[in-house]
Amino acid sequence: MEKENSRRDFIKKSATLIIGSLTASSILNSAFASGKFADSIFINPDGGKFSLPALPYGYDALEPHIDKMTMEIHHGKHHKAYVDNLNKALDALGKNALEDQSFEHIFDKIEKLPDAVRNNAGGHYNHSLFWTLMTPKGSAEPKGKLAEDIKAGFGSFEEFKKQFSDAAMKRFGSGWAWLVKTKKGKLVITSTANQDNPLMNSDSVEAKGTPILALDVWEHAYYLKNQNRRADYIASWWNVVNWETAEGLYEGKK
Ligand code: MN3
Repeated sequence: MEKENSRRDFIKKSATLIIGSLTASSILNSAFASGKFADSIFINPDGGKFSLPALPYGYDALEPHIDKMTMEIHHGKHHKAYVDNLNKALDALGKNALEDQSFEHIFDKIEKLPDAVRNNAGGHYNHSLFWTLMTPKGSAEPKGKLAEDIKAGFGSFEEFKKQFSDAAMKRFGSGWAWLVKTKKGKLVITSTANQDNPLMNSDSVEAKGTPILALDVWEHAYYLKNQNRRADYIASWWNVVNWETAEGLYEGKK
C-alpha cells in the first residue's frame, strides 16, 4: 500500500515537472512554429515574467524582401527591449496591481496603466504577432473565407492591398497598420500610433477588434535596407505575408 502511494506520488511529481518545464516561452514558440496564435497562450504562467519568443524561421529567411540584419536587430534588440521593459514596468507596479497579467486584461485596463506598461506590452504583443504573420513560404493571396470577405468588403484583393498600403504610408511617425475584425465581424483597415493596437480599450484606438494582419511601420523595421523609403518596404512585405496565419486568426482557430 505504502509502495503504491509513493509510486503514485512519483508519477504525480514527474507530471508536475513536465508541465512545469513547458514554460510560457516554449508554449509560445510551439504555437508560433505551428502558425497558430491563440489569445490564451499569452496568459503569463512563467513566474510572472514575459519572455522573448524565438522567431519561427531564421533571421535570413525573409531575404531578399526583409534583410537579415534588420531581422536580427528588430527581434533580438527591439523586441527584446520591449519584453525586458515590460517585466520591469510590471515589477514597478507591484505584485497585486493587476488581477492577472494576460494581454487581454492589460489591454482592457490600458488607460489606467502607466505609459511604460502601455508601450512595452503593446510592443511585445505586436511584435510577437508580427513575426507569425510573415513567412519565407508566403502565398500571394489569402484563401477561403478571408479571401471571400476581403473581396466583399473592399471590392477586390488589389483594392484591399492598396488601401492597406495607404494606411501604412499615412501613419505619421511610428506605428502599425492593421486589418481588424470588429466585434460585429466586419473587416476594417486601420492604423495605430506607437505600440498601440486594436485590442486596447482606449479612445485613441480608432477601430477596435481582433487583429488579422499587422504591419510594423516604425523606421527600425526598414531603415537599414530601405532608409526613408517606407513605400519600398511595404511593397517588399507583401511578398512574405503569412496568409495561413491571417486566415487562422480570422476564423478564430485556436
Ligand atoms: Mn518594430
